[in-house]
Formats: sequence, C-alpha cells, structure tokens
Amino acid sequence: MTSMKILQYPDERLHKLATPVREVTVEIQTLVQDMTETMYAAHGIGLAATQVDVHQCVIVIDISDSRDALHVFINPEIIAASGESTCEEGCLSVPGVFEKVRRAEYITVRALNIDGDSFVISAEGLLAVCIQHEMDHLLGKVFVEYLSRLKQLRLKSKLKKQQK
Ligand code: K1U
Ligand code: ZN
Repeated sequence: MTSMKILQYPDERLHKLATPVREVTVEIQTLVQDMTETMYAAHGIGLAATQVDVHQCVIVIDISDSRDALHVFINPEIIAASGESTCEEGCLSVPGVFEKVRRAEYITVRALNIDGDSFVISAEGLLAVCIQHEMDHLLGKVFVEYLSRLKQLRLKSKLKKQQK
C-alpha cells in the first residue's frame, strides 16, 4: 500500500495550478490508486492530486459510508451549474478546521475515467460540494480562501505556530 504525504496549509505548493492529463497512462492509473489509498487511510471523502504535490488534473472521491463507491475524475470540467447551497467543509490539508462555504447546488461534470473514457455525471448534495472543493484544489485554491481576510490571517498564524 502506498500512502502519500498530504501537503498542509499554508504550504505554497497548494497554490500551484494543475495541468490537464494528456493521456491516461499506467503512471496516471498508479497515481489514482495511490491517491485512493491515501484518501481512505486519512478517512477523507475526497483528494486532489495537488494535495499530494502532483500538479495534474486528477481527483478521487468516495462519499459512501461503506467506502466502496469510488469516483475518479481526470480533467474534470463543470459543464452546467445551478442553485446555491451552503455546507460545512473540511480539508485534509487544513486539519481541524470546518467552515461554511457557499457553492452551486447542482452541477454537471464531464471528465475522463480511469480507462481514459469520457463520462458525464450530474451531482447534488455532498457529492456536488466535494467535486467543487476538489476542483478548487486543482486551481490552487484552498477552501479557507472563501473566509474573510482577517479569519485567513488568524488561521495562517495559528497553523504556522502548530507546525513548528
Ligand atoms: O482534503 C480534501 O479535499 C478532502 C475533504 C473533502 C471535503 C469534505 C467536506 C466538504 C467538502 C470537501 C475531506 O475529506 S475533509 C474530512 C472529512 O472526511 C469530512 C469532513 C466534513 C464532512 C464530511 C467529511
Ligand atoms: Zn481539501
């Protein structure tokens, strides 16, 4: 089993922009497997490649209690979005911090699966929230950046002290 190291906010590498995957190779499939194992080992419901310092557009998500309903999104694109909902979010890169974030309620996403085939999925609820949260990671954005400047500053200094 390969568990990868998850970058911790405010690590600058969390702000790198991920590049699209050109071809779903064996290396990408191995990355998906390692990310999945890392997400399960950390008890998360999602993980973006950015969080393991790989800056390619790859996401894994499993919101099921049984941990057997894996979604893999390679080069995800939101092709439709509607509504608004606010949900409390957490992040494996910002442990112990939970904050409400407003996002689209319904989304439709196009992506490649682990075999490199294109698929489209409509999502709502926690799955929609998680996809948007992970897609933000690919853009170098961490959910705490939705908070006020003051809250972000306080959080950064608290986490920097904890990491020393
Ligand atoms: O670090 C991550 O990107 C994964 C993150 C995904 C996420 C959780 C909740 C809302 C949006 C995105 C986590 O898995 S955080 C840990 C967790 O298991 C969890 C936290 C809050 C609610 C449900 C699960
Ligand atoms: Zn996160």
